[in-house]
Amino acid sequence: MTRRALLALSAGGLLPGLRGAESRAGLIINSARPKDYEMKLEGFQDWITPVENFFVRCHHYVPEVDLQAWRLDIGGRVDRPGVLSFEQLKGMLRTTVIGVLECAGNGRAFYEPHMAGMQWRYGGVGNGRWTGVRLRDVLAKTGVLDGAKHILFDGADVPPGTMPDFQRTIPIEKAMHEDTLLAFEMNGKALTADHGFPLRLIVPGWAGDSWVKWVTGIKALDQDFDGFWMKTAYRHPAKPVAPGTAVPPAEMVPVSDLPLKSVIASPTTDWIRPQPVRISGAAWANGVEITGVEVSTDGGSTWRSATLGKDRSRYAWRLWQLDWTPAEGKYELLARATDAAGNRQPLEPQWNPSGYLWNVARRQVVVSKDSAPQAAGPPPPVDAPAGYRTACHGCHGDDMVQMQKLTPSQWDRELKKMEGWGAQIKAEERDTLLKYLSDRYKP
Ligand SMILES: Nc1nc2c(c(=O)[nH]1)N[C@H]1C(S)=C(S)[C@@H](COP(=O)(O)O)O[C@H]1N2
Ligand SMILES: [Mo]
Repeated sequence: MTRRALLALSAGGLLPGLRGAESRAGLIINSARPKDYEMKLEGFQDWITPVENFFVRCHHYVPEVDLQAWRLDIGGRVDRPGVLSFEQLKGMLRTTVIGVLECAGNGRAFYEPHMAGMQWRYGGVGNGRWTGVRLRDVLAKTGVLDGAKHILFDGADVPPGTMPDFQRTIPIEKAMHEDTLLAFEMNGKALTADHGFPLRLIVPGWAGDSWVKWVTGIKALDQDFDGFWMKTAYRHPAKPVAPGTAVPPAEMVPVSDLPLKSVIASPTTDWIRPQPVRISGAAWANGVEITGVEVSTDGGSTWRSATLGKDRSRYAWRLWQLDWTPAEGKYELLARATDAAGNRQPLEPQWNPSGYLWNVARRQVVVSKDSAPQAAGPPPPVDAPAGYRTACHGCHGDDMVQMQKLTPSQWDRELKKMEGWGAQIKAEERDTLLKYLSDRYKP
């Protein structure tokens, strides 16, 4: 396509919109600081997600690790605490696991009522080929004392202010599982800095919050770890709750397994032409084989079976597709996957206070000869009151603020949380700031 034709197309509104964000090598920049990049819907066409399309989720910043100085510290409830060099790790028996890495918050943007946090849509997920050593082989070198219940991981990223360090535990049974790895390679190459160079944890079948990056320390514990990222964050209700319910902490459990899920990735836009189109996507679960994907184009009245892709592996996603020739009109597309354990993907979301583990595949699509109307993005903070910049910019950019859709009381709670983490908000500026945020970035 010529440059002129491209300009004409984009002026006519035919190019898919990017939610106000720029795109970097196949990714949507949800937030530049901290780095949170989302895979585009096109990414679901690849069985193995190339590194340049792989989503990035960082709570703080990306640490630069010097391999010469790097050591893996192993301690706590072990027989022989010690350190391992990168050379020593690379000399051990290697294993490769192909598996889905998905952020627990992927799909959060779709929950109603909305909640604070990174507004992931579809692409907080990728399928990678992870190579490294079994965690249990590493732990065998130091020995683990009887009674050790959890293994704690710490990475080289150190948070700003009084924000809690990203430290996470996994139970000893999962740590000793033969598919749980400490990986140094992704898709056959050394891990990139964004994805945890030089070493990260691979917890196949579990959500991404357990896949600790830039690992420098491992500790065996004989009790639950009470750091913020285990005790408060990454928890969801043990039993289903009604949307909007405030759930007492005692009724919350840690997020672990990924739920059975499929994503409708093609069509990639919600406004398409009346001509043949391939409906396609990917489906995955927590290490159980995907046995089928059914698709409905009429809101669930009738269903057809999609064709599954030939590539498969226990923890990987399975691609699927179905051809469709729509007439002009409005359609509700649905997909539901089934797995070998007899589960079927739900048609309704299970709301939870932090918006984790969204697993519904539902898309509204307009088929029309006319071109799509342009959607307006959230207002930029050009007229922000005094205090906005000092309060918010210490840890994140405007993009992160602009994607929130919160009620005044939810904004108040966010401000309190951020103040607890060291945000500088002057008492006399707080009301103005709260009103400004609530007026602009609301449900
Ligand atoms: N040390 C460290 N590890 C981390 C994180 C982090 O902020 N710091 N983010 C976690 C989260 S929430 C997710 S979803 C995955 C994302 O991995 P990726 O950036 O390689 O896609 O890394 C996890 N590991
Ligand atoms: Mo995540």
